[in-house]
Amino acid sequence: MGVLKIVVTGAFNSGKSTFIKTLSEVVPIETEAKITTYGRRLKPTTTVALDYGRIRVADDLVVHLFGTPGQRRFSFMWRVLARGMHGYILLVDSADPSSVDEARYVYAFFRRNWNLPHIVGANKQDLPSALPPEHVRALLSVPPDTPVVPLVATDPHSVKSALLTLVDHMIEWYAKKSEQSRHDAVLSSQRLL
Ligand SMILES: Nc1nc2c(ncn2[C@@H]2O[C@H](COP(=O)(O)OP(=O)(O)O)[C@@H](O)[C@H]2O)c(=O)[nH]1
Ligand SMILES: [Mg+2]
Repeated sequence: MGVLKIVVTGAFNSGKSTFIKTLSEVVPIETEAKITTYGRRLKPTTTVALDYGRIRVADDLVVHLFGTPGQRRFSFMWRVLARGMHGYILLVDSADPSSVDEARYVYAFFRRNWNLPHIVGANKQDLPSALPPEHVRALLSVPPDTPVVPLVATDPHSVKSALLTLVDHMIEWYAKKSEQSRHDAVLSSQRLL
């Protein structure tokens, strides 16, 4: 039985808790608290520690999902949740250009700390003002080999398809990596001869 740990990250209000709630086959664990500060006008509560959900994506593969709190003052939790992760998805609120700076900050933090396979979810594509995924890619300077997928976190088909894209991307990434380390091992043994 394979087990993957995937972290769902992104700015405040990008849809992380919704994504996990829509995907999870078990009752998701949420740690919502009432917002008393500036974000109050966007939504009444925010995730303070984590969201947790679980889904079986194949007979022999279970995915554990951990959602991060979006606000920077809880960012000490990002490292805690990221420990041992195999990959992550960064969610972006495509309909809120004012959240792009914060999304960039979170993305830079993750890329600086972990060289791991990931995808970007251009969320809230059901809203008329949503920027298309390729626009989100450009705004966040996402590398060409990293998928940016259109996403509606409230739609079970959409979240499942995003998760499968991430899992496929991870499998390919790890296969390439082990190929590379085999290659490096051969090179260094030749150097020893
Ligand atoms: N229209 C629309 N609203 C969404 C979507 N995903 C999340 N939301 C809403 O956006 C708000 C923030 O979502 P939430 O999951 O709490 O964001 P988080 O702060 O990243 O955990 C909530 O009101 C959600 O109902 C989506 O795909 N489309
Ligand atoms: Mg949340």
